[in-house]
Amino acid sequence: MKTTILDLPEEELLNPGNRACAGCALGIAYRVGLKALGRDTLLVVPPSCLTVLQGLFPIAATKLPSLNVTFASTASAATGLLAALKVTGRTGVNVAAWAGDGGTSDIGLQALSAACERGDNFLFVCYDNEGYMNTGVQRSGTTPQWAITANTPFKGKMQPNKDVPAIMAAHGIDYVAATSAAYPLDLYDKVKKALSYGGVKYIHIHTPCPPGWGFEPRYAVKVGKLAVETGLYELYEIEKSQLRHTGASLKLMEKRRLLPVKDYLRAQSRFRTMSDAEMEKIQDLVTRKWEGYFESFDEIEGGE
Ligand SMILES: Cc1ncc(C[n+]2csc(CCOP(=O)(O)OP(=O)(O)O)c2C)c(N)n1
Ligand code: SF4
Repeated sequence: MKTTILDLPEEELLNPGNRACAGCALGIAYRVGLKALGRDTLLVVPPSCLTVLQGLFPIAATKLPSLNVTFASTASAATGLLAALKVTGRTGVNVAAWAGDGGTSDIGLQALSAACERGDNFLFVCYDNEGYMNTGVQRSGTTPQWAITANTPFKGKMQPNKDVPAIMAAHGIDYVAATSAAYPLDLYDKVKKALSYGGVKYIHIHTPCPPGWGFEPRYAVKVGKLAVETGLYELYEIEKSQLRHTGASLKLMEKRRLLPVKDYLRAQSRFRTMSDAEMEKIQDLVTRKWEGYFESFDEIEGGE
């Protein structure tokens, strides 16, 4: 049975009030993600908006112990914590690294890849606000094509974004998932499921950022939902190599209806230089991809 909002643990591991910007979707993702992880968790966090959101001991926003580490060493620090738990004989403690997309897709990728290959037992979460936001909105490996950032100021980024969950799945790890801060129950269920597996588990969280993407703080959830309902961002999990869409993305298969990608792109000023024709090109790519999904979905449904 799916988790409902009433099933979520009441205990808050993220204190109310923190230093993130108004409307930051990371606050939602972190609050719900920590509920799924539970009290017996050690966190590892590289430099990012999350270090700002958390603040510093003794006035940190989280109630869990959190190790602030250098960018490149996030996954290695998680491995080190596992070793420390082992030598001190402690069991039943989750180790969870939470990094931004810069700290995951670019700077932290090498250590993360090595930990996957070794089979170290921790959860790695990438909250993807699609840029180096903490330092003033620079492009990262996951910034989408056309997005205006501080270092792609004219026509936006020229390259498409890296598909980090696919890179992680290529390591053959047991659990990879893509979720969104706009769908907290989908996120909660995926963190819970990830914890049932050994080795590195990877969860990618689409995390709308009002100042970085250019929309009003009150629209963070709306923008996150538009990304999914237009088919641009997908909710899915790859469990022991089996890919399965979940939640709102699965519903799109059933309804066979996507919202126009323009609804998402025009809601954010970072795409302000895109012409209608450029948006149409994106629309064609998304439509073609989803037609393929609809066909396979029909085959599976028809075959059952
Ligand atoms: C080695 C190193 N280079 C650069 C920085 C400066 N820095 C701090 S936070 C940050 C941005 C991180 O971006 P991301 O990982 O995407 O997380 P976000 O800020 O978007 O939450 C940068 C570049 C640093 N702390 N260490
Ligand atoms: S810059 Fe974006 S991700 Fe960072 S705290 Fe502000 S809203 Fe959140």
